[in-house]
Amino acid sequence: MLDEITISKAITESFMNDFMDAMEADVAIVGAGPSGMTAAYYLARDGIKTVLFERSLRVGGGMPGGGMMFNRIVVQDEGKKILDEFNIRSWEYEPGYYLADSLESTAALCTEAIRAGARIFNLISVEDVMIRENNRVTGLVLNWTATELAKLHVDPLTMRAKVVIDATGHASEVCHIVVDKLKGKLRTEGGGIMGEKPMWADIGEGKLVENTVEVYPGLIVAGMAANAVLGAPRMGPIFGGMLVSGRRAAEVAIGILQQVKVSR
Ligand code: 48H
Repeated sequence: MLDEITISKAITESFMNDFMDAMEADVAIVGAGPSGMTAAYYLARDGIKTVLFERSLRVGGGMPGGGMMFNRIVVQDEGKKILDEFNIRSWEYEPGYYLADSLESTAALCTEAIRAGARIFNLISVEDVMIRENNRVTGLVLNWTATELAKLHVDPLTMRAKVVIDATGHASEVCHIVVDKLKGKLRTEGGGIMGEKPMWADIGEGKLVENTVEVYPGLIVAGMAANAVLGAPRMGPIFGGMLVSGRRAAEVAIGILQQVKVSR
């Protein structure tokens, strides 16, 4: 005989335990698009306590939609190596252009990130950052997306992280909070958000990894947000750069974690 109350207690207790544990993390990632989930995978795989918050009900950001709702993505050679690592099937369309199913890709990135040990919380929006230690980003301010959508006046909760990754895509929301609210100066030309430039796939993809940097103390920018913040072009439905940027963001975060350890 199934007891509805046992089911309800199982879900509530297990979620609350996970959520409580997630209040203190090594790395907190904002956005479960391709770059955020890839970063989560590489961090968790290396034993780093990684928590990811996603505003939407579903994960994947812009990936499931492929190109103009045709649910395929294209990656280049470097991206293909990451697809292989995630066991995502791909096929060569022309030399140097590999196609993959955008849903298979999204599902695999999510599954492997969670299996590696990353915690992904959907339906939670990041609405602010916590600042300490001479203007270092040291955590995130969270609220239910439902609260945001209903415009309810409900105060948020806060979690602590040694490093934060802004993987919020075109909107680069965490960087905007730092610039607009904290009046923080980013490590960009002019100190602000430089703004995404019009479509140019080759340059956009080329710039993405070099733009995946610590843009403010404790804050790394990854994926489309990296080009939006550092003033590089968009690239359309080629996703190799997002995957490589996610992996790069994990490497940068690991470097910062090592420095934080040494200096304490
Ligand atoms: C919680 C948030 C918040 C918040 C946003 O847009 P994404 O897919 O991001 P990337 O950078 O991994 O991938 C970009 C790619 O999808 C894309 O748009 C490309 C390649 N465009 C090229 C072009 O020319 O247009 O995912 C970002 C995720 C989304 O799921 C948001 O819901 C989420 O971040 N998010 N989550 N709190 N404040 N803001």
